[in-house]
Amino acid sequence: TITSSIPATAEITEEVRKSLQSIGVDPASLDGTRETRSPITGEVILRTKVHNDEEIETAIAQAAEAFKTWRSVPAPVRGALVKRWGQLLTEHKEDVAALITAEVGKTRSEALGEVQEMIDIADLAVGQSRQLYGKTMPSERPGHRLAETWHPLGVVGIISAFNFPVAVYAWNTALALVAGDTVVWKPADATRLSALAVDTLLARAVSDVGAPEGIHHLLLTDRVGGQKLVEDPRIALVSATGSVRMGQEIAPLIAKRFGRALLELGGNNGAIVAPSADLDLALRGIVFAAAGTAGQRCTSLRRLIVHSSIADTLVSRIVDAYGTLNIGSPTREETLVGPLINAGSFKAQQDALVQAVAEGGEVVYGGNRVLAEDQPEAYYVEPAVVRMPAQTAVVHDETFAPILYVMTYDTLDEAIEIHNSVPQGLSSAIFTQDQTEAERFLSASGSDCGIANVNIGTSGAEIGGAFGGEKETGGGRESGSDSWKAYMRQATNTINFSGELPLAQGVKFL
Ligand code: UN1
Repeated sequence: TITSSIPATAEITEEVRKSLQSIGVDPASLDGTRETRSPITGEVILRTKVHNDEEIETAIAQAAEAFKTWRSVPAPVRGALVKRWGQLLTEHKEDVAALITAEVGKTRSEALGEVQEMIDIADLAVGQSRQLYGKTMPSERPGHRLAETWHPLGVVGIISAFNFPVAVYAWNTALALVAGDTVVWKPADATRLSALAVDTLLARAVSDVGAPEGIHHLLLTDRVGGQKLVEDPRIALVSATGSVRMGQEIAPLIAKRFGRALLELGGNNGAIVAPSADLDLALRGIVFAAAGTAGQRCTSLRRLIVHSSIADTLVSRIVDAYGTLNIGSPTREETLVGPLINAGSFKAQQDALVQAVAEGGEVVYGGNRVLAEDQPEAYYVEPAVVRMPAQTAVVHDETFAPILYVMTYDTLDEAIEIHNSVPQGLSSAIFTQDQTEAERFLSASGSDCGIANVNIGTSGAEIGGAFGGEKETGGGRESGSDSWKAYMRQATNTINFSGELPLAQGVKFL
């Protein structure tokens, strides 16, 4: 169902201005030349200023200087800053969500969910600030203690993507700040307004708790700023979210200077649907993961590997469900599928569909642009379902748009083989009621992804677990579990209280 009532650009701008003002964003930041467009109409909503090379240099220098103070502030006191930030995000949840909707085109519910993700990671980081545990190991020598200590690492450079413009940044920032690091952030070009908003709230938290001002910096730049973070030896860790191509460009540059890299790159997430699956549940999981956020999550479901005995039934149910999804302005309550971010995404979707058909695929639903007459600058598309004869070349690529490729299998071994034979390894799922199948999927010979789920889709992870993936996804882990260790350095300590000097391994000297 297509909802043609799209707000005028002036209305979107008005709401954005209100949110920015309520958050207290410095109007000087909005006095610039860099355009921000809303994908809702594709038109310019506001302009932001651009930082020049000198300002970028100053930001990095200040972050490096502030680190020298911040690293010695007790971790639970650092936690108090993140706690305050979480409170401010809670107070301004609606404002930040409105900006995400305007800049990314996410539905209000998903935009609110993104802000909730920031609040959740702030909570987790506050708790973590009292749990930066090191182990103690038994020493082989009498009167000796062997232990480890986790210390702050340095300046963390964050490069984030448009699709989760503030949550993924917050996963990094909340943990980095409690770890005693300082941060310099280069947000995606499309999402500078929400970046300004959450950075302004962090500045307020810094001032409320009396933390050093220089511990966080926002770079309103294009590639130059990102490049600087990648190459500058003062940036101890570069945490970057984006395409595989971006990862391939930056990883060697970071490695060359022995910097640390935390990469969250492409996903090409698959789900296996076994004959025993609860199809009502599977259907909801599949449709949210494949069509939700207009297929623009790293975790979006792109490949469905269905047992041949249920494939026709499931595909026809998916097609029926797709037919009920409201496509239109994300500002409207009933909308479930908003616009694509820009013309490039639309072209990528169209090109992939053409290639899929050339490779023997059949588009069984969607793929058409809608609302084009009303909104010539905006790109609303029907999410597509494509039946493929096999996992052909196009299915090996991540296309950042809503296309669900459907393949069939006969044995679980075959399904897992198909599942694992793409170059990416972020998220995965199996729908089954058969425990042995579920356990096999989760085992060492099952899914090769960083995230493997049972009876739930590939997207929409909670922040409590580690988030990230293998192979071309880049190998990094962010968010929960022990991801905090990526933001700290480990020191091993041997303490001798024996009054003698026995050497390890029984070595005799002097
Ligand atoms: C992303 O798309 O980069 O699991 C992050 C999810 C969200 C995070 C996605 N919690 O879908």
